[in-house]
Amino acid sequence: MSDARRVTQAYQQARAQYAELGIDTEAVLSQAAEIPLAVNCWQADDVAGFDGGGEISGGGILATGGYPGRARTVDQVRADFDFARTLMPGTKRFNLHASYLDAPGQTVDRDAIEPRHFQSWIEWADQGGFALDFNPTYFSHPKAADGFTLAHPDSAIRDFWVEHGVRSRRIAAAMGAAQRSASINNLWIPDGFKDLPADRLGYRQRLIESLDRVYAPPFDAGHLLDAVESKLFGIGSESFVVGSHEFYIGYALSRNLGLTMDAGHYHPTEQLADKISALLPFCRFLLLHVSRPVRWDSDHVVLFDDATRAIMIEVCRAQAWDRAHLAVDFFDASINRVGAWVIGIRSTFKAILYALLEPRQQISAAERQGRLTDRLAWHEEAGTLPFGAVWNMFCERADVPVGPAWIDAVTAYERRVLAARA
Ligand code: RNT
Ligand code: ZN
Repeated sequence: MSDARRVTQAYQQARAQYAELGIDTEAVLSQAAEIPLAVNCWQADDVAGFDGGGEISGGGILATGGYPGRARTVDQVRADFDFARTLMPGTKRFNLHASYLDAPGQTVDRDAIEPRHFQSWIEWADQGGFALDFNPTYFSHPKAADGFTLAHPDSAIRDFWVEHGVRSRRIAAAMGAAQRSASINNLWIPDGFKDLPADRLGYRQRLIESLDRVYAPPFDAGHLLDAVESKLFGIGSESFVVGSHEFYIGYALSRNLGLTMDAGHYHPTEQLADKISALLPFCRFLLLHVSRPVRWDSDHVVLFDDATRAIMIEVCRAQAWDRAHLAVDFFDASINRVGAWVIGIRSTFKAILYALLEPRQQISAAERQGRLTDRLAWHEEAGTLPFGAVWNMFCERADVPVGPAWIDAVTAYERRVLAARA
């Protein structure tokens, strides 16, 4: 039997089994194909970017590992993504950082970036038929070397970073204008102390003032959506982070901005999934950074694990696909970086599809009727429904490899392309 026939046959059986539960797999496949996921440019090159020495420095984030073949030019990042996306189903966006500007031969500091430095990205994305999102880059820069940017005690440093923030919004708005959907501009800063601070409030007041200046210029909401991202701690900011979760809840709500929640930015027993329904009713929108925390690291490659499924199930139950935007955020330098992308993106789409296929009616009805044993039983039964057959059909219809067939493709790309990069 051909592979395609096997996929179809298994899918038909799964479709019938889901239909018995009132779940229309055809409708689910169509819906899943429409849900966008922003892919992080920074997995391609260990968050190095193109406006510095080619390494992350400062800012509490760190890519570990020395696997050969990282992208070292704009063209290599694009080539890697153009290849990777032939192996990933679903609607992709591409998430850029300001440090990935395309200005060969020029030195453009962060307070001087303009939309034209991203024009070639806009054209590349247009050709590929996907949209771009954006992030100002508040790390890997001499003016961030002491760990502070927008909350810095020195007003000249703050002014520099405010200018960067405003310019990043202008660039994102230019991207939004050029593409069919608004570009999300997500602001994260590293500001914090390794050890006990004295004046927490002072740092936070300065951050509020700086952010208010960043968000003062108005832009068309059809072109630009602004979001702010909190963190619990970073490397070198273990004791105090100015932009904590509570800080940004207050800031985003009072300024009507989107709130970014990163799955790796909370205490280990906290789950991002738990927070979605608590903040969705109040926030303009949520941006969910899908990531996988492991001990001190917040950015391991995403897997189809309980935490990721729980996030998608919550978004699905809240029917909030249009107000909870999804972006992966991980970077691993210890494995093939293209493979890391494919694993992380496929896993995230798996979790989305899994959530859409949940026997929601049965679970909800059991809860409404107070049959809590049944509710738990349905949660458990959901795990052994023939999800894999529907996932395989999702890949088949997207014309990307079904099952592990993509692994050989990545190995061949490594031999053909990545190996030459040393
Ligand atoms: C850092 C934040 C942020 C970054 C990217 C590179 O802790 O999670 O989202 O990972 O901007
Ligand atoms: Zn993040």
